[in-house]
Formats: sequence, structure tokens, C-alpha cells
Amino acid sequence: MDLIHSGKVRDLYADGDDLLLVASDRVSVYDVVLPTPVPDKGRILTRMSLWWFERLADLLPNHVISAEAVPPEFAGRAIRCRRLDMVQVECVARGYLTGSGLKEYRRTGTVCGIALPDGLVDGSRLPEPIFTPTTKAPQGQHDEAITFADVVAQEGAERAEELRRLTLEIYRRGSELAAERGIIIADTKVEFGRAPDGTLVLADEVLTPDSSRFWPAEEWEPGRSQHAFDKQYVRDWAAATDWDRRSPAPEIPADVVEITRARYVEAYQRLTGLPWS
Ligand code: Q0Q
Repeated sequence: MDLIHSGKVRDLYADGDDLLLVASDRVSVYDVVLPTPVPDKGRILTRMSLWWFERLADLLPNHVISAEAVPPEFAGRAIRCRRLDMVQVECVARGYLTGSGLKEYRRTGTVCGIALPDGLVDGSRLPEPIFTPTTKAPQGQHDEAITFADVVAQEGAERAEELRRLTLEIYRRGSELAAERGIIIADTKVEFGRAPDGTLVLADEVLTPDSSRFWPAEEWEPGRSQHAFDKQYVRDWAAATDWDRRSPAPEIPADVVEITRARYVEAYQRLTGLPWS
């Protein structure tokens, strides 16, 4: 088993012809990995991805081979998956305006070349969800927003249209189900690969708090930055310290770790309706 990609909170191993996508208990805020793990985070997000893969299987195939056939040390927080030819586009859908999209909107009135109404603020709900793709920047660099025309130039019109359609449909299904359970999924990033026959396959993780912005619906208030369902307690704690937000970060206090773990458990239970065990 060889480590072929190491991300901030996930690792990818080659195991024969297959891959192992392993989720850690690490948490990253302000793009810095914190030194204190949040117990069960990797298992909770892995199980959340698997739950979504099942619910999206009628829409498109996914890369999951097995969630059980993984090394014991990764039990419950790894997925054995098919090795795919990954599409070199970060496929993002946004239902709300914040983060890099808000910055671009404030400069240009558009996001990825899509004109938006005047007067939108941080956290505004968009008239309808939009496809806002980015490049896949190398580790440590920021992904660059690109237009749909750029995706067409890179992938061809038919494939670009399919990427947009599937990304928006995945977001629509996820955000509608989450909203019924009191969670706003403001935006999400999905990754696709191509199977040997050219079919698009849903890969990576899907509709998790690491690949998406999860906001508690009851606290939504456009005009200010929204509270992240999962990371807000860590962010609030960090803001109350003198940490300069650069690595290395200080250890997270035990009570903040426990609250954060409980938020991941609550997100899982509210979304899936299943008890976390
Ligand atoms: C693949 N990644 C993500 C990543 C750093 C994971 C490559 N089925 C696949 C997948 C998947 N999933 C990948 N490649 C080929 N086939 C996933 C972005 C990056 C750590 C973990 N990179």
C-alpha cells in the first residue's frame, strides 16, 4: 500500500489496482491543520459520504468498491475505490453567496462569469443554484475560478454540460434534503472521474462538512459571515486566542474538541436520521 496523495485532512493510498481514500480525525480551519484530532470525525464523514453515494446512485455511478475491505487501522474511515481518470475541474455548486464567490461578486457583479442581481450580501441566497467551477490548483495554492466556457474549452461542450448538470443536481438533492433537517448546505464541491469507457463517475467525498459549507438553518442571517455547523466552535475559540492563524496552531482545548465532535455527530444524525454508533 503506497501513499500517493496526502491532503490536509485526508490521504489517498494505492492498493493494487484499487485506491484507499482515508479520512483522518484532523480538522482544518483557516487552511491550517490543527494539532488536536477530533475523535470519530473521519468515521462520521466517511459514513456520511457513503450515505450520499447510495442516495445518488440513481443519478450516476460512483467510485466505491467497498467500505469494509480496508486495513484494520483505517476501519470505518476509509473507502476502497476504483482508480479513475480524474476530471481536472473542481465542480462547485453554490446556492448561497459567500467566501471566494462573494469576493468575486463584489469586484465584478459576477461569479465565474455568471451575472448576479445587485445588492447581494454575505450569506444571501441566490435566485437559483449556480455552477462555479475552479481549476485544480497544486497543494497549498488556491483554486482559480473559471467560467463554463473555460470548462467547455478544456472538456468539450457535451462533457462540460454533463459536469454542470450533475453538479447542480447533486447540490439540489443534497441541499433540499438538508434544509428539511435544519441544515443549509450553502455550497459544495464534487469531483468526477472517467471510467475506462468514458462514463462520468462520482468520486472523492460527497456533501460532507469538509467538501461543503454546512450552516445551521435557524441561525442564517444574510449580511454577516454565517456560523459553520461543524467548525464554528473551533473558529470562535481560535479568535479568542492570540494565535496568528499560521501553522503551527495551538492545541484545541478538550471541551472545544468534545463540542466539535458532538456537532459532527449531530450533523450526521440530522441528515441521515440514523443514530451515530
Ligand atoms: C483522487 N483525490 C482527492 C484527494 C488528497 C484525496 C485523486 N477514485 C479516484 C480518486 C478519488 N476519490 C482519485 N484519483 C483516482 N481515482 C482523489 C482530491 C486528494 C488526499 C485524498 N485525488
